[in-house]
Amino acid sequence: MVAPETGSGSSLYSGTVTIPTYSSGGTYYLYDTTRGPSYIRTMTGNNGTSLPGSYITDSDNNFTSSAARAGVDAHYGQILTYDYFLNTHGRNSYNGSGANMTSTVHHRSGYNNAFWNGQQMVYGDGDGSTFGPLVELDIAAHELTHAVTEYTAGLVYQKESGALNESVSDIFAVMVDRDDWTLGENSYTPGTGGDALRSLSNPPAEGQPDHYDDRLYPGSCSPSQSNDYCGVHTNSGIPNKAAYLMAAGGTHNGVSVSSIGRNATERIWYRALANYFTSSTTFSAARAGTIQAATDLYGSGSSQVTAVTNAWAAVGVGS
Ligand code: ASN
Ligand code: ZN
Ligand code: CA
Ligand code: CA
Repeated sequence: MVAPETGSGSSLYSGTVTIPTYSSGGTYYLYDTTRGPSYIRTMTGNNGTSLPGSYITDSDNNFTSSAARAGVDAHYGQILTYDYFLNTHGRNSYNGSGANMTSTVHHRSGYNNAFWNGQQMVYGDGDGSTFGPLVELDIAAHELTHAVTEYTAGLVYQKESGALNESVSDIFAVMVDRDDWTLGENSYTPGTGGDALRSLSNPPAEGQPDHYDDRLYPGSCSPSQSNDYCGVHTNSGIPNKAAYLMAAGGTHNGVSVSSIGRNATERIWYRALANYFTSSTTFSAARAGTIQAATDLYGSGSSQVTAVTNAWAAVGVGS
């Protein structure tokens, strides 16, 4: 007897959650067959390097074992992110046509990262000091958004297009998570409270610039892994702050931006990503693309177009 089921799990960061599972021969799996893709599954690398690894199983459909818990978060995160892109943007999986999805947790040992490898999402457990397990909802949404970007704009992962790629992942991460403007606040530095991996509302709080004049590598730069491909995880603070100002409003560097809310902001950024950003889009071109998307959605004289324009001005991009 095989069947889709509804299970529960003790996540690390989101409490007890309801998750789609699957049963076969009396064993339950973190495996969803009820959405657009044939499957959305979460597996374990068992602290090794092999991918996708092995299935995470449970005998009573209530995933509470310590080995299963990170998988519960990753499964919940990829399901919520799948549902977000479908329900909010009409996008069926990262490729827009129902691609299957796989996440692997417990990758390596003490590994302080999570990533999209071109085929699947991969999560480390952290070393317990810099990071705990990197499986919280906004990190899952960030990594899966890299896949969406790969299949839409294809922003090249270096210099400004790379920083924009990072920013798009951060923006949709906080839209999926929805409850704050920080990324990784639950898994980053578990021994230190009140910090986060990145902040969209206040990028300098986590070491990022929030104005174009303060960007890293303003001159020529040869991208390499050692300089983070010319600061992609640093300069993302600039478009991140612009997106925050659109959604939440505020005065920054003397420029006032009226809030248009999260709903309008996410629609504008998705439309820009899917229709106007290309592999080589710069911050200046992202400004033009988001203004065009806001114009399409809300009209040329709309408050949304004004907010988008002012938000970019507040971070020093455009006039
Ligand atoms: N966690 C990093 C990121 O998603 C890993 C990477 O792919 N550069 O930005
Ligand atoms: Zn990223
Ligand atoms: Ca967050
Ligand atoms: Ca912390």
